[in-house]
Amino acid sequence: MGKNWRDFKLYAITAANYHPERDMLEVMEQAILGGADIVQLRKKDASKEELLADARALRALTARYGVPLIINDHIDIALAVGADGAHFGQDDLPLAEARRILGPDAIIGISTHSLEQALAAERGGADYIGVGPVYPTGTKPGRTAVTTSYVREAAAQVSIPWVAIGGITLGNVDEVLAAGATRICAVSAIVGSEDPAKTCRAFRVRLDAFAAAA
Ligand code: TZP
Ligand code: MG
Repeated sequence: MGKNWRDFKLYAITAANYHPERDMLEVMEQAILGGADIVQLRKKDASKEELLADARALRALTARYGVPLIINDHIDIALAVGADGAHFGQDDLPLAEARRILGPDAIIGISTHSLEQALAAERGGADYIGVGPVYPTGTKPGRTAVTTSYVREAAAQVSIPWVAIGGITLGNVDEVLAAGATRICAVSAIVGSEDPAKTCRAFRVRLDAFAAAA
């Protein structure tokens, strides 16, 4: 990793279903070139073999750019490829077990959907949390949107790094930033866009504008 990972602003997550014609590595490289400064491999319903191949390839790519690589759910894959960390949902491997397996230096992220969950993750030793889904999203269907009111609560009360996620686009990112987010994660808006590098640059312009005004 290059700079301090905690300084990340724009989190990109894989979702090959949004770019059926394009290669995942190429899309993620474009995202990194546009300013994504942390990357997660997330692939539901994939075989271990497939995950391992993707994780190895993404490890090589992210290492080349000095960008941290986080693996969603699969702690064995994270360990196998030497990822920088892993990300878990509320119903996945408990944080304490993940920490025991991955060790003190791994970056462990937890998805949270309420301030209560955020504070529990913080107490449990999470390195960062996801705050969302802020808006309804097809990437995680069936989960109730937490709205910008949870973003406001996180801004006021969460001390570890936190990232707003879920349904965030260039059309609504200002609202999320105005609610106090300083880090943004977008899946479909980045990897499903015509030009992921351009989209990431546009997100960074908005992030920088709000940071400058703060
Ligand atoms: N966790 C909370 S919302 C979400 C995840 C993985 C999906 C975000 O995807 P999108 O396409 O940016 O709404
Ligand atoms: Mg999960």
